[in-house]
Amino acid sequence: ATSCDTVVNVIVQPLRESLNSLGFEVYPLKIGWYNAVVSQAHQLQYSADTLALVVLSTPSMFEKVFLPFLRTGCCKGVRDPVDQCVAQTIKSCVSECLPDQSVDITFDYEMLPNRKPKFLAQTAAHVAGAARYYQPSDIQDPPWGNKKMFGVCIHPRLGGWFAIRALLVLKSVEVGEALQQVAPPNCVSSRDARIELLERFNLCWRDWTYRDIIPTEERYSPQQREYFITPPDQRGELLRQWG
Ligand code: GSH
Repeated sequence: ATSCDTVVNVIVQPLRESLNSLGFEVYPLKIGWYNAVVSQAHQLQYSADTLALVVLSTPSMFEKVFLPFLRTGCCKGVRDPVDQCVAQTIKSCVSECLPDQSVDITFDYEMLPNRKPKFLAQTAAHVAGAARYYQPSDIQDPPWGNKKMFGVCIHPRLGGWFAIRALLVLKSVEVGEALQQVAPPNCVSSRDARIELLERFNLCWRDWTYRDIIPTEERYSPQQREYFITPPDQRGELLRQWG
């Protein structure tokens, strides 16, 4: 196993280092792990052994990359500054660190013509071992009965203070048996805590307390909270206030 782990690390390490320094995290997975758990409609059209990477933003991305991006002023009149900034950053790291690879990059906000997301970000993070996806179906006899509840990913060190940003597929890299799947840490383990998590996420999403369901190493700064809590169409005004 180690020889191919090494191959993965050799390929991935430069990209990981450069994205880590900008407040992102990178986790490898095989396409087969993802396809094994999603429906027919969400299958990704690559062979099962194809190497993919899921990219998360951590709290420091905001200060390290997004505020400097705003200061360049090139986001004036841009509709989606966060998405643009993240996309630009990831693309430039990929072309710098994987210059000889053919990489398909899909961002979390990209939709198919039928308006379904191009990939299920929480599932990708889960199968990569990055953050555990807690779903209502994990809970027996839930107190909310048949009410539709959404699942949410919790990261072992960041709780809910992160966002899944992209899936990178290294089209010509097949990793076979050697990349071993690791389960995401089960950091919200009791039935009661899982119920609490899903209730916070679904019923009082806007207070963000679900993000603190476990103690975390980092969380969003007051400025970052203010930015993300402001509806996107009012952020322009906020930026003018910030000067
Ligand atoms: N599309 C807008 C933009 O690009 O500026 C809005 C982007 C946005 O606010 N995205 C949210 C986000 O990044 C949803 S993923 N939130 C951080 C978080 O929820 O942790």
